[in-house]
Order: sequence, then structure tokens, then C-alpha cells
Amino acid sequence: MSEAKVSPVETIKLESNYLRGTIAQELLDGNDGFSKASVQLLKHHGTYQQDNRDARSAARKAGESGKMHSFMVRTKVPGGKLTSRQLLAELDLCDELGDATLRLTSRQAIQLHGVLKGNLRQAIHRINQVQLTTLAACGDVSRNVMGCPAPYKRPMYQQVQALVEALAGHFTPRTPAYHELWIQDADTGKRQLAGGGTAAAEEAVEPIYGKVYLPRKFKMAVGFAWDNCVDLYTHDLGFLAVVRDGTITGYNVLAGGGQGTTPSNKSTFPALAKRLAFVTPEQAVAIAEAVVKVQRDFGNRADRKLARMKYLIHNWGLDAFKRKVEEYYGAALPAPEPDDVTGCHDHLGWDEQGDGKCFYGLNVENGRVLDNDRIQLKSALREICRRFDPGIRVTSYQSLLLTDLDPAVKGELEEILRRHRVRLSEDTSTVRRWSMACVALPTCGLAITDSERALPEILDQLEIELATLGLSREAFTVRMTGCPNGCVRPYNCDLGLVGKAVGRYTLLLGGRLTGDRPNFIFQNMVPAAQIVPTLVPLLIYFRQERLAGESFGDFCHRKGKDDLLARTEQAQAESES
Ligand code: SRM
Ligand code: SF4
Repeated sequence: MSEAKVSPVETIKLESNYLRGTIAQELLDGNDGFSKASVQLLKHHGTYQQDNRDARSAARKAGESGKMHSFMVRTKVPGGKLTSRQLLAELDLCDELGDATLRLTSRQAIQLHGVLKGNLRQAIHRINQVQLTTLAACGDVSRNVMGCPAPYKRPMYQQVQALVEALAGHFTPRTPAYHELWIQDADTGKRQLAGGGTAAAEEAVEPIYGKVYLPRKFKMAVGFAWDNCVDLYTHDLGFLAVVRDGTITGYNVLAGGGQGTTPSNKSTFPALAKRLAFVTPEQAVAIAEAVVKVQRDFGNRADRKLARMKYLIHNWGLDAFKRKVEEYYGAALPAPEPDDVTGCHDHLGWDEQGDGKCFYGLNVENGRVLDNDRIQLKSALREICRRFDPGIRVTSYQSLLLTDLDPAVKGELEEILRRHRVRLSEDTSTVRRWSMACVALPTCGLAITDSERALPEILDQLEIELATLGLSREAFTVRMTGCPNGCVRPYNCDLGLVGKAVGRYTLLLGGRLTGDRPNFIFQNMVPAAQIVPTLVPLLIYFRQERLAGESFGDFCHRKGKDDLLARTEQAQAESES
């Protein structure tokens, strides 16, 4: 790596002494925010400096200037698995130190928003007190590892969760900086390990990452062919379980997925992962390490927009990439088994676990857990956790599974939800169950327009149209983002809505539930109010000409953009005549 050519973030990491920088001093400086360098380093500790953009606009209107900083704090939850006690602790934290809401993320993690700098240490400290961590929830490292959250008691489900946890543990940064800053007593926080200058000293501190960590974020997931609920093809590294006679014999390794794109930069693109190799369960972690190290050593450190592993694979070609992984691993890898994704489940509603217990999948609209005058989801969850002490799983659709429940409590649990005006999954429309929106405004600094605040209303309209057309039971994925970064994976779903300008969206069609096909841009700059009217002629067309069992995404893919556009224009002309 040539020092002259690296991006400024690389220099910040290099000079940080393993992610310390000046965070400790700045925590005490009395300002409401951190320096630019610390803001970059803090991401590796699981927190983003943000400012509420509604509050910023209001302040500007009132003639005040400057941002009011607060922090998003992301807790890593491998496979989305946590306990009632841990969820209750996060709920308490959001009330005491945050904006009184929790956000379940599209990667099965949990976020606090609105934490003030003066409370940051306490928030992260308390998260660790309940055996959770924010370390590497963000930053240029392996992020939260996703895994199918279904709590079935069949051995293969436990095997998947075990691999998720093994990967999460193996790739957790080793730097003592996290412990020094957030966990140990402030008084005893004097111990600072020297960074060391040699490769051996570097290895002693960070055996996998070294001093400069990875060129960019890195994402992994483990899932099943019949249930690709973790969206394996969108990951830097995906492990698809190969199952024979109810046992996982190994994994097909998928490499080089990623959703982010910058439309103004033609070298960037969303990519689906490519099928790389087959590995045995025993090899999986070592192969992951080889892949991560290849990306560490050869990923682009000059241009962060081109630094994800998908660009390395694109530039080298899959064969050359595979040869390098084999070199790092020390052995040749066989081709993948024929197994590939065939289905996807949202795991919502009641289901049996296989051990006499059952679980309830609760749809949480856009992952936002809150109490207001319409819904008291926070209170309902508190009561459920205290009364039944269920296991908790966060799904990759920003929803929750309440697990290990005695079937006898079904009625009581539903009564609690109803009493708090929480809509049961069974009473939630299919289209809403399969939808997701990213956070976007007001907290996301990269948002161009609304997403979480815009989607519910669009779905209200869409539900009416689908019901009128007799299509209410159609399962198709609707995913909306407030900018092209792709935080709820909008580039492989049936209907993607990507923020392009204030109140305007790019409409993408033709992906599918299994997540293994990219969608295509159908129209750009569609005003929010025109999204459903634009879709209606296509839904009518779908109803008229679909093949037996064909999904909306498959139909759009088969017809193609030009044919669909012609249909929309025809409908428009008819309505104007
Ligand atoms: Fe994301 C950046 C929220 C999943 C691609 N994402 C951000 C930031 C941190 C904005 C920033 O950099 O300042 C957003 C914080 C908003 C806020 O106020 O909370 C943000 N991303 C989210 C979450 C919370 C969306 C949600 O509503 O659920 C998800 C948290 C996941 C987690 O728990 O770790 C989230 N982000 C994703 C995903 C989906 C996934 O990983 O399965 C993607 C697409 C997959 C991928 O990585 O390619 C994603 N986020 C991005 C990108 C584009 C990366 C790229 O390669 O170009 C950015 C921008 C960046 O990194 O520069 C970004
Ligand atoms: Fe923010 Fe864009 Fe991600 Fe939405 S997609 S959370 S607007 S970065």
C-alpha cells in the first residue's frame, strides 16, 4: 500500500494506535461533538455522530446556526439473538439516554438514536454490562454477522447460529482501545498498549486486521437455500448451507455482493455475490479469514467509493480472486455444490419450534420500537419480556421473533399486543409484512429524502389498490431508501424505491423474494404521490397476463422495462382521453 495514495481515513486509522486516537481526551472536552478524525474512529466503536436534520432546519429558521450533535449507538447482535433481559436493557437505555425509540436494523442489530456526547460512555458501558457490544457494529471491519433467526430446534438451525457466532467472535477486533474507553473504570483507564512498529507487533494486537483494519466495511451472513431470509447474495461473503439428509455437510461460499452505489460515479454499482466454492463446516471460519485477508491486502485504499470487495472481484475476475483466496488458505477449493436459493420466509405469526414450545414473529413497521398515541409497542414488549421472558431474535426484515413460548400463553400474549394497539402480524397486510424502509431523515446524514416516514403512507395506498385488484395475498418485497446507498437492500427486491431528490424516488422493478436477481430501473424521479398511481397499470397488467404462480417480480422481469413502460404510457393516455 503506497502511503501517498491512501484516502484520509486510512491515515486516521494508521495514526490512531489501534482506534484510540484522541477519543479519550475529546470525551472530556465539554464540546457536543468530536473532531473529524475521532468521528471516523468512533464508527469502529459502534457509534455515529449525527445531527437531527429537522432540528437543524428549525434552528436555521430561528436564526440560529450550527449543528446540535447527538449519537447513534449500534449494538451488534449476531444472528439477531438476544435475551429478554438484554432487550429490556436497550429499552431502558433508549428512554433514559436516547430519543425514546429503538431501531431494529436490516442487519438484525439494534440502534439507539439521539444519545448526547455526555451520555455516550454510559450508554456503551451499560450495553456491555448486559453482555452485548457495539464494537465493530460499524467501521472498516466485519460488521454484525447475519444468520437465519428461526428458532427451530433441528440441529442444522443450531449449526447455522454456531457458525454465525464463530464468525462474529473470530472477526471481532482485538484492540484494547474499546475496553479502555467504554468498559473499564475511568480511574484505572491509564493502561495503553503501545502500537508497535513491526508486522509481528501489529499481529499481536490485531492478528487479522493489522494496524489499518480493512479498506471498507465487510459483511457476512449464513443462511439456507429454502429460506434466504438473510439475503445472502447482497453480502461480501455469504455461506449457503448445503444440507443432505437433514445435516449440513458444508456451505456454498458466495463472494462479492454489495448494494451501495453512487449514481454520479459510473464506476460504482450494486452487485450480487458470485458463487465461489464449497467448504466443509470445519473450513468455514478459516476460509472467511483468507477472504478477509485478501480484501485487506488488495482492496482499494485510495478511493472509498471503490473499496468494497465487489470491486476487487470485478477488477480481477472471479477465477483470479479464487486463486488468491486459495493461496492465503493454503489449499485448492472445490466448486460450489449445485444448491442455490429457492425461497424466503419472514417468520412472522405463530410457529412451532419442534420442542413443544412455539414462537411468535411480530411485524415491527420499519423496525421502529416506540410508544406514541397510536401504538405502545415499547410498553407491550416490556410487559411481554417481564411476563414470559421469551428469547428474542431480530430478523433481517427489521422485525422481532419472541421465542421459547409455552403454547398456553398464546391468547395472553396476543391480548397484551392488542391492549397496546400493536397490530398482530396476522392482521398486517402481506405487502406491509414484506416491506422495509431505511432510517433516512431526520438522523441519517446521507439521506436525500424521507424513507421510514414516507413508506407507511405509500403502503396505505398500495394496500387499497391491491385489495381492489384482488392481489392482497401476493407476496412481494417493497424496499425504500432515502438515498442510493441501499441500506435495506433495494436493488434485488421486487419493488425498490430509492431516494433521488427531495420527495422523488427511482422506481426499480424485477427482482424477487429469493434475492438472487438484480432489479432494473423502471423510472427515475417519481414523486412520492405518483408511486402508487404509476404502479397500478402494472398491477392490472400483472393480473391479466401473469403465468400460473408467477410473482410480480418475475412478471416484471419477463416483460422487461420497455414493455412495462409502454403499458404505463398507454394507461396514462387512456386516462387523459
Ligand atoms: Fe447502511 C451508511 C443505516 C444496513 C449500505 N447506513 C449508513 C449510515 C451509517 C449513514 C452514514 O454513513 O452516515 C446510516 C445511519 C442512519 C441512521 O440514522 O441510523 C445507515 N444501514 C443503516 C441501517 C440502520 C438501515 C436500517 O434502517 O435498517 C442498517 C444498519 C445495519 C446494521 O445493523 O449493521 C444499514 N447499509 C445497510 C445495508 C444492508 C445490509 O447490510 O444488509 C447496506 C447495503 C449492503 C452493503 O453494505 O452493500 C448498507 N450504509 C450503506 C452504505 C453504502 C456502502 C457502499 O458500499 O457503498 C452507506 C454509506 C457508506 O458506507 O459510505 C451506509
Ligand atoms: Fe441513510 Fe441512505 Fe442508508 Fe437510508 S439508504 S439510511 S438514507 S445512507
